[in-house]
Amino acid sequence: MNMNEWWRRSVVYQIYPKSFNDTMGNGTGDIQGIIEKLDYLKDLGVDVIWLTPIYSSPQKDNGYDISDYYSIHSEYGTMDDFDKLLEEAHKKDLKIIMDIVVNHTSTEHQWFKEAAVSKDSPYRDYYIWKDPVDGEEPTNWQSKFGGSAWELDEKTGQYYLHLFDVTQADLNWENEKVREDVYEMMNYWFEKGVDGFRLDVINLISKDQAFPNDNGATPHGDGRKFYTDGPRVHEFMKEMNRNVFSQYDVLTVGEMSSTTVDHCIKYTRPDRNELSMTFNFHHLKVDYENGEKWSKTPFDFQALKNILTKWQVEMHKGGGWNALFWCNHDQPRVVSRYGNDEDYHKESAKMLATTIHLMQGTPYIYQGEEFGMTNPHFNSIEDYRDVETLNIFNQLKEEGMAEEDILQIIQEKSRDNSRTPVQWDDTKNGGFTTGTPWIPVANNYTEVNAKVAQADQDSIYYHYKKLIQMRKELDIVTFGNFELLLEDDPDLFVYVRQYQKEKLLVINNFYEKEVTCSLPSHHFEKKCVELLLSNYNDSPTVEKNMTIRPYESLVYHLK
Ligand code: TEU
Repeated sequence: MNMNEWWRRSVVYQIYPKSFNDTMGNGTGDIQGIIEKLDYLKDLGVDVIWLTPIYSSPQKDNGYDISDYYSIHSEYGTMDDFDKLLEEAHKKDLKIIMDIVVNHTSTEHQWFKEAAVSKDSPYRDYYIWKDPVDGEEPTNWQSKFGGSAWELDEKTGQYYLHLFDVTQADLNWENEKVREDVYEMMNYWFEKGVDGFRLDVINLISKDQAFPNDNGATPHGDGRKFYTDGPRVHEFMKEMNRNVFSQYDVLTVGEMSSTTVDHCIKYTRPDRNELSMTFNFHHLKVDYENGEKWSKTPFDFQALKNILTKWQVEMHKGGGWNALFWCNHDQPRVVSRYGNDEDYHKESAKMLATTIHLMQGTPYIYQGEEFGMTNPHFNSIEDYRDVETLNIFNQLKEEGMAEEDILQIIQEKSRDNSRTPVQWDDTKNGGFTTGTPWIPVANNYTEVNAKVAQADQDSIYYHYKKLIQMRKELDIVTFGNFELLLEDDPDLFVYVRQYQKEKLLVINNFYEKEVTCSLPSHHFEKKCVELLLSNYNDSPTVEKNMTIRPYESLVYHLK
């Protein structure tokens, strides 16, 4: 098996352009703003930049509702700006990957507009249309943003499927013409010179053609099982690979909703020719109560360890490859979620970074994570913008929940937690814009910002830099296998990576209390033991019984 592809050693930085850096003063980030920060990213040491969608879009879902795959959303700039970005990035040896959304398009896309004209439009079959059943929706499937996944088109009397917002109509992948058009579009971007794709909800593209009702209990009575990792999905991925990816040397990462390890091994095992790697979200559902995202409950640490371990061990064994991450534009900030964004802001942010970066896979850093951006803790619904958040607010209100209670849940779970503007410095709006930002800036920007972090050698930013550097210097970080130690310890996440004759011992305390770490002696009796990284200034040497301080994180290299 070829383990030398460049993307196995890379670190990816995710940019959400809308909130990254505004150079036009209209309150929305733009492509010029990204160009302006390329040196910052180069200095951090990342290799690849992932841009969330920048194509023309009505922005109902911040660009995941694309109306034209071949043009740039005007608030972000022009195609010339994009070409310039690509050129400047490449000059600095930074790669760019695009976010490709092909499970659905905006209902403003030309294909949908034509499809909606009449039942015999040549584009009708680009989408999924069904007749009503007993005057109602064709199935009981639920949209991921709330309500039915079917919308009635009054004019033609049929429903179309939308797994997300009502303006995001699902494409019909059974239609060969759809697939051909999609591959052509993908090739257009690769011909331009982009270095890879992040493929949005790509494991949802193949639907069970019987379109059955889902009679399972909630939250599984929502139809998911009839389109998640669906019947023809691997066939489609192979076809996509043959027609597109195989022609270039690129990184492809699939965003996999509610998937399984077995499927992810299939998507990413090199000899199957599908994708380079996959994102899965199981480790980010350990703070859901009974599977319900919109709940407020402490995270289940034991489940977190078990899930991450399972994915480490089984993907390694099966020859698959993980994308590693805590944060993205759909998730709350990890330091506010699994860390402590008050008294142990620095310590816990560094500890979390170490935990995920030293696993096997390709790590992703989400803008602002590298200097510890937190949830904004907004206290009014007026401050939120996200379609999913606003839908759930209305839904829970209708169900009778008090507004303060809903707000408390939203403060922890809303996707807007990660979408507030990047805090560059302590000037107005955190240096993000001279205008009015499209969403408020978190009010801790005077203390938590990139400039302060870069001026402090002990900051979270320099910790990320060291982690990125370690991956470049030590093969074991890329290739080593993974073993969990102290499995049942209620506070510590301890693991060992092993490669040839070397070991990395990684000890992390996920809580605010001091605890004892008792390790079996063969894990530290080595000729050479070096402390590679820690988050306290006076770290101890490794020994059988160690006292681990609040949120302490220690990495030892044993040779
Ligand atoms: O997200 C897919 C997805 O299912 C989730 O992460 C979703 O946002 C979450 O479960 C809601 O609770 C992708 C994009 O990352 C997201 O921003 C888009 O809204 C979505 O697809 C539709 O394109």
